[in-house]
Amino acid sequence: MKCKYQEAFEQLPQLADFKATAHWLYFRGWSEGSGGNMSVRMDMPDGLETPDPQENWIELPIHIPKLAGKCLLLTASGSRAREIGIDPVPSTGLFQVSGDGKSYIWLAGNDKPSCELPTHLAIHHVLETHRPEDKAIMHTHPAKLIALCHVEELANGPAISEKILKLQSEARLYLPEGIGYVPHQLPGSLELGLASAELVKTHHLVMWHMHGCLATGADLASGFDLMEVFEKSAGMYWNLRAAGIDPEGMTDAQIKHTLQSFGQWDRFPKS
Ligand code: 2HA
Ligand code: ZN
Repeated sequence: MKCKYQEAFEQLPQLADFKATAHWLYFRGWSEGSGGNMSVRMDMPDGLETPDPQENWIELPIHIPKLAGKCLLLTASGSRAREIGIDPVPSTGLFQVSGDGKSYIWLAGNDKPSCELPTHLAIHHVLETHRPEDKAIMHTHPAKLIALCHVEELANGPAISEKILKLQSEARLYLPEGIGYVPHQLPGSLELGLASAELVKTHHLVMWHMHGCLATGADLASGFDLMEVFEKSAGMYWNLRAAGIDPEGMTDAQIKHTLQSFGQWDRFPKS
């Protein structure tokens, strides 16, 4: 749908981040069909205005007062990474949260948001408080990560973090807190959103059981970096398993030495 703000919308600098990240999501094979979604939180862009109260505000299933008046640039329902990577304009939309944090409204671009809109908003609400520098969320379906969910003993946060992040000496440096893990929830459900939001308080990366992975970052490219680090170690895990090796990885002492040397030890969870 075209709107009076279309020209200003097409100038949003954040669209370049959507384009580049979607391009690589597709070429990595992490986003099949319309799988995955991305969003970036921002203030109201220049040239746009908050719609009147009698306009088409849509009630939210959650209360997100910390996001009052904020805008969200979000991929559209059914949008494909392989198309966003060529032109993000038709496949992204801009939405604003109301002043009381109880509803949202479409402002510009595509008016049909991803089914994960409640998840993205729940997580942005947590980020605004706990990690305000993280403005971006990306969710996608990397096969080597989803395959880890099929190993019963790895299907939880502490176990998957311990096993996979020991396989390469910088992996734990990028992800000192480890990986969060949400057990089975329906795609697009509020339960998935709320469980993810809780884990995002202390994790930059969250696995969704048998579904995919979610990353936060200052921008989409930074979230992508973290997922790439995790996926690389997961790839090594599968290569070693295929060679008949169940890898031990680095020792606890080596992990501690590495994190301490780079000033990251305080981020490592101590049980
Ligand atoms: O199809 O990935 O989780 C989009 C999704 C929903
Ligand atoms: Zn998904």
